[in-house]
Amino acid sequence: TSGERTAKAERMFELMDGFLKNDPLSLQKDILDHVEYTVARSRFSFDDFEAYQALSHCIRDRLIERWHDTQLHFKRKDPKRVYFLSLEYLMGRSLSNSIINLGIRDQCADALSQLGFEFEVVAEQEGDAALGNGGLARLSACQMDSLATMDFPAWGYGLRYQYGLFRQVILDGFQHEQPDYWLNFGNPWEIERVHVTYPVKFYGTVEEEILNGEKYKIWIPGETIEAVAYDNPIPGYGTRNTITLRLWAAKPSNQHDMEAYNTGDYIDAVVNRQRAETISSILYPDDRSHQGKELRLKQQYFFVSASLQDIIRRFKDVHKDFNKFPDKVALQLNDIHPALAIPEVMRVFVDEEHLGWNKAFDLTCKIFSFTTHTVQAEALEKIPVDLLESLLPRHLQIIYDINSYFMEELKKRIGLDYNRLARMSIVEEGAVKSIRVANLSLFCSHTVNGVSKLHSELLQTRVFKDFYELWPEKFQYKTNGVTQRRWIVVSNPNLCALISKWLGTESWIRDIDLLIGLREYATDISLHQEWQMVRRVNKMRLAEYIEATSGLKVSLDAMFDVQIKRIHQYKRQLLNILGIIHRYDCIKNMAKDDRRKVVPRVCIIGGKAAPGYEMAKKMIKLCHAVAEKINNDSDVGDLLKLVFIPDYNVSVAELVIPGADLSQHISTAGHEASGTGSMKFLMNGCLLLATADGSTVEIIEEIGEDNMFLFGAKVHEVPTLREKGSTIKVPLQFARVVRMVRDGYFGFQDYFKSLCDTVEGNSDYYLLGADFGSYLEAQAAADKAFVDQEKWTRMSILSTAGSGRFSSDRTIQDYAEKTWGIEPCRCPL
Ligand code: 475
Repeated sequence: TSGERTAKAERMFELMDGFLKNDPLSLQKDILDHVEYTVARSRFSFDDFEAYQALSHCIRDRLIERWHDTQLHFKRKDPKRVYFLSLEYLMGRSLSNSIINLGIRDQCADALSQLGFEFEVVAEQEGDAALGNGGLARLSACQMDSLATMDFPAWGYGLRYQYGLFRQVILDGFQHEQPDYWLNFGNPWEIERVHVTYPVKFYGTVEEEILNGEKYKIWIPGETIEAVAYDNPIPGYGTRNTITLRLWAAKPSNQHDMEAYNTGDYIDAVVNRQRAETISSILYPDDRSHQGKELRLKQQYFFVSASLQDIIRRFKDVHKDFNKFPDKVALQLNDIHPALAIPEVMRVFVDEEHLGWNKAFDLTCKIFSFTTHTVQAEALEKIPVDLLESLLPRHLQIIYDINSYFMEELKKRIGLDYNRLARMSIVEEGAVKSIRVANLSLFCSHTVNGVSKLHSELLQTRVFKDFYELWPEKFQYKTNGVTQRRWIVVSNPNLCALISKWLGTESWIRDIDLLIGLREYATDISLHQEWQMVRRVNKMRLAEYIEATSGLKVSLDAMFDVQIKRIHQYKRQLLNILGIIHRYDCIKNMAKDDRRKVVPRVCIIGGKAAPGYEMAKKMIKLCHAVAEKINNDSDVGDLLKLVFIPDYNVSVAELVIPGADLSQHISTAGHEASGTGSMKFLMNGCLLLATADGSTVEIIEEIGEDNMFLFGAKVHEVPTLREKGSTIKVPLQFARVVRMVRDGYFGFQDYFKSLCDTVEGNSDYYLLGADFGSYLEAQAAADKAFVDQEKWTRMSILSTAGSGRFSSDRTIQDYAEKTWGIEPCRCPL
C-alpha cells in the first residue's frame, strides 16, 4: 500500500542520514571519500586534477538529489512540458556553474583550502564540453540555465558527440584542426542510463498492411541502431529545480542478426556493428550548412527518433487520448536541424497509433514551434530526395503527402500563381530534386521566432516574405539573451560582489531588472573607484593569460580592444585587421613627439574558422602576419599590440570578456541575426563598438547611442550601396591599407591576394570599403573617450545597468508565455 511505501521511504531516508550536507566539514569528508573510493587515489596524496574529480563527484551527488526530487515533482503534477530539440549545446565547464547555482561557492572554497587546494585552480582543471559551433549552441546552454532557474518543466535533448568542436592549433600563423576527444578524462556531469535505450531505424522499404479491413503503410527498415541516454542534470539558481539535458549516444543494436553470425565471419560482423557508433561520434564543424551529407542526415534522424520515442513514451505512461498531446507537450525546434521531427511525429501518429491523417496533421501543427538563427540563405538546409528516399523512405512519402495538402491549401489562398507555388513548395524541382526543410518547418509549426527585432523584420520582408504575407500570425520574435549566472556570477566574481554591494541585494542574479538600480550611482566617485579597481584586476588576469599563451607582455594602461567570435566574412574580422594596419601606419608616419598623444591599444582577436572556409582561414593568417610585424616594431612599443588568442571557446570567453575595455560587433548590417557576445560584454561593463545590426539595435534602445560607438551603413542603405558597387567613394586610407597587404608588406603576398580581392570594388560584398571611414571615426571616438576615465567609467556602469533586457531569463519568460504555453512547476524545498 502507499502508506507502507511512504514508511519504507522514510526509513531509507533516515538510513541515508537525510540529504547531503553542505557545510565545509561535510564537504571535506565527502571530497576525501570520493578521492579514496571514486578516483581511487590515496586521500593522503592527490593532485589538482584529482581534487577536481573528487569535488565534481561531490557536486554530482548533490545534483542528483535535487534532480530526483524535481523529476518526481514533475511526474506528480504532470504539467505541460517543453521539449527543447537542439543538435548543439556549448556547455563549457560545469563545476563552478553548478556550485554557484547550488549556492555553495564559499563552502566549497573553504573545504578545499583546508585540504590545501585553491578553488580557482581546481576549477580550471576541467575541460570544456564543446558540443556545438557558436552562437546557436551557446544560446541553447544559456536557455537551459534559465529554464531550470525559472522552474519551467523543460527537457533538453541533444547528441552526445564523442568528438566536440575541433581544437584550434596555430602553426606559423595558420589554423590547424585537432580532434577534441573530450571524454578521455571522464565526464562526471553525465549519468549513463543503460536501460533508457530506443531502437532507431534506417533504410528499407515501405509496404502495405491490412488491419481490421483498413489499409496502412508499414515501414520495413533495413538497419537498426540503439540510442542510449546520457542525462546531464542542469541545476537552477535559487531553486531546488534541476532539469535534464538528455544526450543520445549511438550503440550497436542488441538485436541478434543471426545471418551475419552464421555465415561464420564473426570478426567482420562485430567490426560492422561497431560502425553504428559513428552516427553520434562527431560534431559537424561548420556553422553555416551541411548540405546533402548522409551522415549528417543520419545524425538528425537518430536524434529526432530517439527523442520522440522518449517523449511519446512519457506521455503514454499517463495518458491514453492523443487529443491531449498538445495540452501536455510543446516541441521547440532549435533552427531547422531537427525538422525531421515533423514527418516522424506524423509517421508515429498515422502508421503506429492509427490516428488517421487529418487528425495526425492537426495535432502535429499544434505542437511544433521553431526558431531560426540566421539570415544566410545557404543555411536553409535542403535534403536531396534521392538521399532521403534511401535512408528514410516512409518519411519521404509523408513529406510528399504534407506537400500535396500544402499546395491545395495554397491554391485556395493565392490561386494558380505558379511561380509563387514553386517558390513556396516544400519540394524543390531542379537539377537535384530536394526537400526544403525551412518550408516544411514553416508550414507545420504554429509559430516561427526570429532572434531579434531586426532579424524578425528581415524574415518577414525578405527570407520568408511569401509565408509572412499569408500567415502573419505565425511570426514572432524573441530577442536572444544570455545568463547572468555564468556571464557575471561565475566569470566575474569581483564585479558580481560589487554589484550586490551597491544594490544592497543579490536578488539581481534571479531578477535581472534590478540591475537598472546601478544607474543611480553612475556618477558616484566611490563606485567609480571600486569599478575601476575590479576592471583592472580582470585586465591583469587577461594580461597574464596572454603572456602565458603567446609570450607577449601587454600594458595594463592600454585599452583592451576585443573581437572574439567565429571567423566569418560577414562578421568582418578583416575590417578590424585593416583598421589595425591603418593605426600602425599612422603611428609609423608620425613625428616622435606626436606619438605621446596616441592612446595605447592592445587589440585581441580570437575565433575558429570552419575547416573548409578558405577566406576565414586567410583572415587568421593575416592577423598573425600583421601581429608579427607590429609587435616587433620598436617604433611602436606599447602603443599598439595585436594578439590572436588561440582555441577560443566558452572558458576562454569567461576569462577574456571581464578584462575587455572595448569589444567589436561589426557585421555588415542585415547579416547578424542577433549576436549574443555583445550582451556578455555589455553585462560586464565593456563598451561596444558596433554596427546597427541584429540585437545591437535593441542595445541602443536600452543604453542610448551616447554610451557606445556606432558606425556603418544602416540595413536599409546596404542594397543601394551594393548596387553602386565600385562607384562608391571609398576613403584613400582604405585603398592604402589594402595595397600594403597586396604589396607583401606583411609577407605571403600570393596567399593574401584572393583575400584582398574580396574587398575590391564590385566584389566588396560586405562593404568594408564603404564602412571604413565611419569605422575609423568610431575608433577615434573610442580613443577620445578612453582618455577621459571618468566618462569611460560612467559609460561602463551604464552599460551594465542597461543590460537587463538581455538576460536569457527574459527570453525564456517570453517563450513560455507566447510560444509554448507552459507555466513554472517549482519543486518544494
Ligand atoms: C547567429 N549555427 C547569431 C545566434 O541565435 C545568433 C548553423 C548551421 C549548422 C550549425 N550551426 C549553425 C548558426 O546558425 C548560428 O550559430 N547562428 C547564430 O545564432 C543565436 O545570435 O547572430 O549567427
